Amino acid sequence: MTIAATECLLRIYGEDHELDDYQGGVPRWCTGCGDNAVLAAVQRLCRDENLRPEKTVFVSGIGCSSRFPHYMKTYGFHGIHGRAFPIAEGIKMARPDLNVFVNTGDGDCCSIGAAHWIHAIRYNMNMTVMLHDNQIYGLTKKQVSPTSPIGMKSNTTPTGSRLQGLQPLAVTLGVQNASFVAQAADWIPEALFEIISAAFHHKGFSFIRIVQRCPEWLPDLFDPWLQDPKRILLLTHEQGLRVSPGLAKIYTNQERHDPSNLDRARRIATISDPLPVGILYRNPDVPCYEDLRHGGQTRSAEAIQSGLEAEFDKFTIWPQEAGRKSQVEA
Ligand SMILES: Cc1ncc(C[n+]2csc(CCOP(=O)(O)OP(=O)(O)O)c2C)c(N)n1
Ligand code: SF4
Ligand SMILES: [Mg+2]
Repeated sequence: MTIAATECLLRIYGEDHELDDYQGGVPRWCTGCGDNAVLAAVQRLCRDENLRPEKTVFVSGIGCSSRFPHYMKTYGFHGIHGRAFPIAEGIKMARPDLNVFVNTGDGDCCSIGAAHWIHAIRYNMNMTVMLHDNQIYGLTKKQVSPTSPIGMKSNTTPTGSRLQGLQPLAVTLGVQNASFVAQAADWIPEALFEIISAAFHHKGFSFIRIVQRCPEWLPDLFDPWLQDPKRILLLTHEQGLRVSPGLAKIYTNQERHDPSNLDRARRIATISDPLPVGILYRNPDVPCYEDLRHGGQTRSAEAIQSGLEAEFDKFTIWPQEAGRKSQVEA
């Protein structure tokens, strides 16, 4: 029995997806790398939200963490170093109907990509951004990054870095139009998942700094926070992170923080010990640039096709023109 193409498509759209519908290539990250935990949380989110893979795109720059799109069975764009944001913005601008995710490292986002990061916050386009912050350049084998703590020894700072680490949350909250800012840690999977889920549901530029372990180059860096749950400050609120009784029992150091309180969010953003985990700031009223530009309307398939054809036509040499050209040349 043959099935009409439209019926076939309708079946795909109506389908319930399983976890393996989102599992792409086998991750090449090191054993114990925190990026694996982020991938697991994101694949679970896609499954729970039943995101259509053909309507979902992961964009990254360059780095270990930026290999993320290869491991998702969705659309993906493994971009160029520091340029994940403009690529994602272009995609969102042309196709506001797509679910857009960005995975970027601390070098990718806060060093070479810093200018794009600042403007992406200001544009507040609807996308979910995960900053995998392992405080080191992992892929290129242990160079100091902007978020490395002072005194950290690396291949480019053999006697220890001389500068205080940049605070990605404080920077983001300092930019006009910041609309969602959160912090997670790769070793607290429940909070990681809840925070990514809240970010996904926020309409706007949702920025999550994920404190991420790099056991290859900095095996002990986060041990004090891993080994003592009191060094985690869980931010709780009805409008913020939903905390299960099990999680609350382990992480008893808690602060009730209203994510609409920008002043307090900015103060929390500068705290590194205890490490705050939760939603620092959320403002659903900041407009998204794509809505300001074209009212959130998706261009129709016909409009896209005729635009492409007009563009191709500019470079087309029609047979009669080619004939005329060769006559002139002769
Ligand atoms: C223009 C350019 N400059 C430098 C590099 C080399 N490079 C590749 S990845 C990287 C740093 C990656 O660090 P990070 O973003 O923290 O990612 P991680 O590997 O730690 O996940 C650098 C400097 C490059 N690929 N392109
Ligand atoms: S080098 Fe570090 S960041 Fe890169 S895959 Fe290995 S553990 Fe992860
Ligand atoms: Mg890094």
